[in-house]
Amino acid sequence: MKNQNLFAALRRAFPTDLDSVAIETDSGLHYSWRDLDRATAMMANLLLSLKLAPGSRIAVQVEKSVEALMLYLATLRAGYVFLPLNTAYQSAEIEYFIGNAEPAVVVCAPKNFGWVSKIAFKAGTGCVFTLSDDRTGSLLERAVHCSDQHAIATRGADDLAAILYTSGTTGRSKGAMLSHGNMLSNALMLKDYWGWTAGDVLMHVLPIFHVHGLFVAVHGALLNGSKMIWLAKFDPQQVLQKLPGATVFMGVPTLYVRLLAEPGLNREVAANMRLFIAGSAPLLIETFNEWVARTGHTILERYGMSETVMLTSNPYVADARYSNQSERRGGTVGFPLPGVSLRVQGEDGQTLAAGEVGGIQVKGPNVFVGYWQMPEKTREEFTDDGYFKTGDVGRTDPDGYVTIVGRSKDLIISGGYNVYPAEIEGYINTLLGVAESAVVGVPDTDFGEVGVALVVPKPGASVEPANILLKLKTMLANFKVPKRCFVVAELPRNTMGKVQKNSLRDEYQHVMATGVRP
Ligand code: MLC
Ligand code: AMP
Repeated sequence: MKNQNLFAALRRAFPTDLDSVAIETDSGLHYSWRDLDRATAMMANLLLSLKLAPGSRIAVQVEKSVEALMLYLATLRAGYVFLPLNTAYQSAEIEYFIGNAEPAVVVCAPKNFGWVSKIAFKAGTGCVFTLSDDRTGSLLERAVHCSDQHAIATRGADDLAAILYTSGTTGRSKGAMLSHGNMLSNALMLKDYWGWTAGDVLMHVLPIFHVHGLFVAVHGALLNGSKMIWLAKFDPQQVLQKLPGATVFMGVPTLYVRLLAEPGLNREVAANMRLFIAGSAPLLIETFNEWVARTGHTILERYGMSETVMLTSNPYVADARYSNQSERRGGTVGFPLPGVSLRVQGEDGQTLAAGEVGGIQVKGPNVFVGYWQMPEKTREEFTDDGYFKTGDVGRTDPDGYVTIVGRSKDLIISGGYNVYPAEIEGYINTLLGVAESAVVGVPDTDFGEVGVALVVPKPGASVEPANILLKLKTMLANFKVPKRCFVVAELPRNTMGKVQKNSLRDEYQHVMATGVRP
């Protein structure tokens, strides 16, 4: 049987001319396809030399770099399981992930080696390497002594390729297990659906520790043998400067909002572009319309999740196999992708008709294997007939377009990052003088949505909002820290005693917009 290792498929798509440029970085470096092949072979051989058990996790928290991308590819190549971690995570968060996933290898930034290695060795990790974004670190020092010849490990479609941690509405984060088959089937289908073509060049600006930047963008380019223009960090002016050399761009809505704020964004600068893709958070219709007016391009919005990779997409062109519609409709996330079965369910478990709003459920070869060591949680999130409950609320219109109207999960999506209020409230409630708290999301022009914390002090205690935020900054990834904090006498509750978050959201949306508290 053919090797189902995702890397094998990516490697087969490398162009014949291995000396042509695969990646061009913002610091002026050029990596050829041969460089990618040799370096991933050397890193894979380094991992093999460690004699890790099959299925070992390789946990990685490093700044974005081409070498970090190579480490991901090398992990696939050697047949181990990649576990990327957001660079913003602090020690308590890292301690949880490492304790839960029990990685055999941890790779961290040199500046974090002290505290990360302490956590890792305590959790039983055998080996901690460092990798910096300037091509230094013990990982590369060791890999350079390894052979650049490596036979790609044989893996089946169901074998694990990656674990992505996604926070839970209650309790701790869950590791979504994705198989080689989940990712390869999605990537192959998107290559066709989004019309990847010879000569495409991807502008890569997203972080490489989430589905969007690591899987959708990277797999898309590599599977097409396409060059990437690689920015270490999103910088709107740099994007505009390099846009004439690119044909495909992928971003979360905040990136489009920030690009629209640049006077230099116009039709000329975008003239070479074939496709702008947005996702990970709702794209406002104003952004969608303004983008058409300024660039002449219609953004293609799609919808996905860590647990499922890509689920729906607006059309690239009309395809009669799925729909005759070629229009990209703002405010919608398009059609279920080929192979994805999507339905909208009502509260009583019945499938709803077009136009009716309910819970979005999905099934397909892209849907994950389950949550790492959480069989109970996995069971809870699937229906008896095998559909995954996304936690998103939406509807399908008579033409088949899917619109997301809300979420049943208590989740804030800020600049494309997920923030779970329950997690933040848990931290706030441990602070001195705090009786209880609620965190809600309110609209924000830049990040789409941001968190606001409402804190009830214990009787007689005095609590300073600024101190709460400062304390949170020392405990949590910075993007999770609410942008504002208010001290309140009590939280509104319904007759069941449940905090009424909708009313808090309405109230503090108004407060944030006007600065006036009722
Ligand atoms: C940064 N900050 C954020 C934030 N990013 N706050 C809330 N939400 C965010 N997303 C904080 C910083 O910590 C800092 O706080 C302050 O805001 C200003 O930072 P900045 O310099 O403006 O931030 P920047 O570094 O420019 O980052 C913004 C960003 C980044 C939009 C470029 O957030 C980003 O890359 N987002 C993309 C996330 C992503 O890839 N999502 C895909 C998930 S996959 P302070 O107080 O420290 O100064 C997925 C599935 C799917 O969802 O469908 O794709
Ligand atoms: P994550 O767990 O980080 O993968 O985030 C997945 C969630 O992001 C989904 O469940 C949706 O709530 C949200 N999401 C992704 N794409 C879109 C989109 N185009 N519009 C609205 N929400 C989106």
